Amino acid sequence: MRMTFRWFGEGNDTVPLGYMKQIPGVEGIVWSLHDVAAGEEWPMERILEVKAQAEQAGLHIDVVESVNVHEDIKLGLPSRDVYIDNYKKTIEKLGKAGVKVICYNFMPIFDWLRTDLHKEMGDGATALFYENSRIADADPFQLVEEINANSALTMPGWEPERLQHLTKLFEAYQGVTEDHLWENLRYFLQEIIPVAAKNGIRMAIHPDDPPWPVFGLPRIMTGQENFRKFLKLYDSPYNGITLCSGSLGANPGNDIIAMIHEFADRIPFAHIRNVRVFDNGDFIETSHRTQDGSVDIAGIVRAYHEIGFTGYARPDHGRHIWDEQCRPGYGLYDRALGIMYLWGLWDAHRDTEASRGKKEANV
Ligand code: DNO
Ligand code: MN
Repeated sequence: MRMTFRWFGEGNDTVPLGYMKQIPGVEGIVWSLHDVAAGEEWPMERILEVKAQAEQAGLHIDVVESVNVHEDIKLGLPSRDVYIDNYKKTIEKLGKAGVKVICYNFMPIFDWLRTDLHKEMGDGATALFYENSRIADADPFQLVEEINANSALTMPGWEPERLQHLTKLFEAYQGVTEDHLWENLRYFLQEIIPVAAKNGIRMAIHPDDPPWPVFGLPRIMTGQENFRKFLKLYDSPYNGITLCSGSLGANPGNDIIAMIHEFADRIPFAHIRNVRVFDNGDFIETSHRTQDGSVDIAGIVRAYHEIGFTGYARPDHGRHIWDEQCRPGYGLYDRALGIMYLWGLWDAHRDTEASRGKKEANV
């Protein structure tokens, strides 16, 4: 397991790169060019700039999250070919810069969705929260405004520039079904996976978050069966998954441990975090500790250990604790605690193996 930490870029993150390096075992950043719009080709000098910044702090840039997919690709519009072409050029450039994994998602319009970015947890901490009934009856336009008004920094995929086109986007998705989305995803994979393979980059799709349709928009990356179908759409080690335990864990029907075993060789990137799911379908992002949420983090780390996981991992989101002022979900403290919990679980298995006289796991 190779530990990484998400970085939103110079001036766009409250956590200095040097602090990330001080977290035990963190070897690289997970990064993106957040100001480059989906569909645009990434400029090489900007890629190299991030590489230099990271390397200066002793960190690598092996994992990119995300190169966002233009809506026209998800919609299957004729204009998609231009954007796919740009995507390929970006893959080539990232390959030249030494990138090994690209995370992306295929969610219509929205990226991850929450109704409250600072839900009080009762102990002074706050966390990202999803209130089912508020989404079920919500007017998405009003909700987006409310959520963004309550936050100094917006969630990725929720940038105001992007959301001002919301009406048009909703119109474009009228009549777009899950089948259309599958077909458009297949087309995209057929175009980009050969380019990724040639450049030594493993593509890793992120599950939909939450893993069910929202605002009447279809969502397909939701669980084990669909991931099986996805991996068959293009059967190659370069077509893989970002297995996000928090996103998938919002649906208690998802057996994440079974997915780790079934998809073992197709998981280049793991997001490991916990959520507490309530009976009414609400969920809140908790600490990583198994007992604090509904996701069996200890079992998940054991499963990764059992498959001999050598891919990249990150703690994904964290709570906001110790009065930290940070981007929602992306503070230093709770994510660093999460990492130490993950290492604790991981190393406990290594020690068990060692005491059984087995060879030390390759970490
Ligand atoms: C949620 C997060 C997401 C993720 C993007 C990937 O679990 O990890 O923000 O970064 O959806 O494209
Ligand atoms: Mn995730």
